[in-house]
Amino acid sequence: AEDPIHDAIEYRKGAFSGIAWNFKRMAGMVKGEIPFNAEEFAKRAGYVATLAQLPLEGFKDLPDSAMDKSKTKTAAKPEIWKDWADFEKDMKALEDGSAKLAEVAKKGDLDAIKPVFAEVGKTCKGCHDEFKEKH
Ligand code: ASC
Repeated sequence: AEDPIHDAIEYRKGAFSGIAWNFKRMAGMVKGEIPFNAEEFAKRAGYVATLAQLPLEGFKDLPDSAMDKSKTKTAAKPEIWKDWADFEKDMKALEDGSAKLAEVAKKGDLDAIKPVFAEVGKTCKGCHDEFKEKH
């Protein structure tokens, strides 16, 4: 049966999973755990910049998809909808930051990539600290 809340949760989680998959592999290169491959890095940064535009739609106007109301597994705190403007600003920061990362990644210079990558990582963490339940 159709369940708009379940579908929205799956949609935003799918987008975040795609972001995490690529972000982790970029992080490995930034940390030197994986050899830096400029072409691969730029490809992944582009994926993240695209995927970062998706999740907000899966939250919008769906306060019942918070973890305490939803039947589907989600880590989304009710604060998202209480502080919607803040959450929207955080998601916009992810969009803008990952767009900037995709741009700098095209140059293939790891030293130029590093500070921009760190900035995006901080954006991930900042939003999680405020709006994502820890398991
Ligand atoms: C990841 C991941 C996150 C972010 C965050 C960055 O690889 O899954 O949620 O990086 O830890 O601070």
